[in-house]
Amino acid sequence: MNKYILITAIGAVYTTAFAADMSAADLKFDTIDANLDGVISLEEATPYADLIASFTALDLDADGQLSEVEFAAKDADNDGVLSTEELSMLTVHAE
Ligand SMILES: [Ca+2]
Ligand SMILES: [Ca+2]
Ligand SMILES: [Ca+2]
Repeated sequence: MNKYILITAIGAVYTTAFAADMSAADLKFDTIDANLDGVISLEEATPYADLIASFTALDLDADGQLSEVEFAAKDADNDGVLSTEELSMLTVHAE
């Protein structure tokens, strides 16, 4: 019985954390990679308008997917999140 209560509590905490992530404008690789295969497909990026706008600039090898390396390459402050500021820098630098 105690185990069930603990699992429920963890579930509640996880749901709250996830909701906080989703409400933020910042883009986190693990959050966007919905099927956790290590790459962000165009389908997974679709809900994130900012990411779609920069998708081509981010996809260095143009294979239609963003690897964690490609994602991290634009993460200027290495916090694991592409902020709207980092994405806007990307747009300015795109030629
Ligand atoms: Ca994926
Ligand atoms: Ca790629
Ligand atoms: Ca960042």
